[in-house]
Amino acid sequence: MAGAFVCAQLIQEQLVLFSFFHERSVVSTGRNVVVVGNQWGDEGKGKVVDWLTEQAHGVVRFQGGHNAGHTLVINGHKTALQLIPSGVMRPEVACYIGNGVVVDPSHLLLEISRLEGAGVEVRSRLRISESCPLVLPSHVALDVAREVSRESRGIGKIGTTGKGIGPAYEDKVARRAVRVQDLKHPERLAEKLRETLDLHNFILREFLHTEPVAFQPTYQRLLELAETIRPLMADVGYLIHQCHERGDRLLFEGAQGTLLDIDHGTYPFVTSSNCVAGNAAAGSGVGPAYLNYVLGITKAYTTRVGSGPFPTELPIDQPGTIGHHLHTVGQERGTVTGRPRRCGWLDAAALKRANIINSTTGQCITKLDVLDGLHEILVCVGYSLDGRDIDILPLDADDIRRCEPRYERFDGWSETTAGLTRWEQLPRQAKFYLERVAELSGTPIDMISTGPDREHTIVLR
Ligand code: 2SA
Ligand code: MG
Repeated sequence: MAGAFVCAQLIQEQLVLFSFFHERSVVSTGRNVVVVGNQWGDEGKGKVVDWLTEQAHGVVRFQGGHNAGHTLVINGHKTALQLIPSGVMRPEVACYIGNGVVVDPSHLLLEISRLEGAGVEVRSRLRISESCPLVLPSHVALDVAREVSRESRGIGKIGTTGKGIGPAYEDKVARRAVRVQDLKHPERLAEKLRETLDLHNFILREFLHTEPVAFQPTYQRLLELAETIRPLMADVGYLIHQCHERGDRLLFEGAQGTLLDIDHGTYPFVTSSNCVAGNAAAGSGVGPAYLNYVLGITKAYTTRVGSGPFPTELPIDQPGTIGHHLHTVGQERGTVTGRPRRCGWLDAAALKRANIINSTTGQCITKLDVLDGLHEILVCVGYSLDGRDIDILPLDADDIRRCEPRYERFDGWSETTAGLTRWEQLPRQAKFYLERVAELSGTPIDMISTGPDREHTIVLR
């Protein structure tokens, strides 16, 4: 009897697995999925996370802050999510902000109010790690003033989003951050805030020649914000562990992209957090064994906002050029800042680096339709650096600047790929292009996103 029961259960499990395999293979391959950007951000992670969340119980942010920007549509209205995980769009999904995220409490409240104004219930489903460092108004002042100072000293801006992200991470590493948990203790908060502001104001006045940030209004505002944030505070790592024990599926939502990673990106033209898949564990408070599948989001061409080397960059201003085509057809503008994004051909040698660092299980190619109608498509397969051929993006930003890309040429296609849902529907040239990209970048393609809608998706494995 017992044997028959086990056998029936096995068959049933296999059937469940089989149906997942066909519907959502990416999630079935591993229970917990990490979604990371494989380039310089803006690869289209938001849509993919939203699509995958249909199969998940919770979505976890593990790094960055409100410098991220994911545009989603709620009840016909466009909403830009910056800090709150993209899972918030599905009412049954829990949302976690892990310890690796820096939290601007004013912005958090704004984002919650905006969502609630659009009829999305947030507070009952959102939990924020007590250990998150706060982004303070003085961090924003430092971020903005430093950019001005860099420019005036002729060393050029980093091109930050001006949200205070870098200075907030500096304080975290220097062990003086005011953290979410300090909002529970008004006296401790006052003490830490005063110490931090003293330092920030010294730098603002003496080195950056700009206005200091006053203690009293900042403290008062934090006390007000504490009322909203206190009920949301949690031991997020432990909650995630409990989800895992229950058998829940979790999605770890990366922000920015691998080439903006503080350690592995084009330093110093990077953001101040680890954007790579490995940080999904450290930035949320669980171990790496919880991460079963890494989906690397790869845009079919390359974009970058902010400064820094970009070997395959093309000029975007001239109508009739490829750069202009990618910029306009791809609608390449920053979600948070509205800045025009720089554009260029796909760089498989940079992708190779990203796929190695992330141990990417499979890639999702996005915005393939932006290449529709191009006569010829180029992919960078390596570079010439000081007379030597190399096949992977170098680590030193100065070396990257001297890299001359070596390209492989592909025939374009005249058909539209927008909205396609099956591999067989793709033009022959598009299939060839994708197969070669997988080969050159060293990682299979498991998904293709052919448009912003949830249905505009091709699943391959
Ligand atoms: P920061 O503000 O200190 O993180 O900036 C440092 C670098 O990191 C880049 N960065 C980004 N790149 C792409 N997308 C990001 N998010 C927004 C978006 C950006 C926007 O999704 O569109 O709206 O402009 C993002 N956040 C940071 C930044 O450009 C610097 O190069
Ligand atoms: Mg973005």
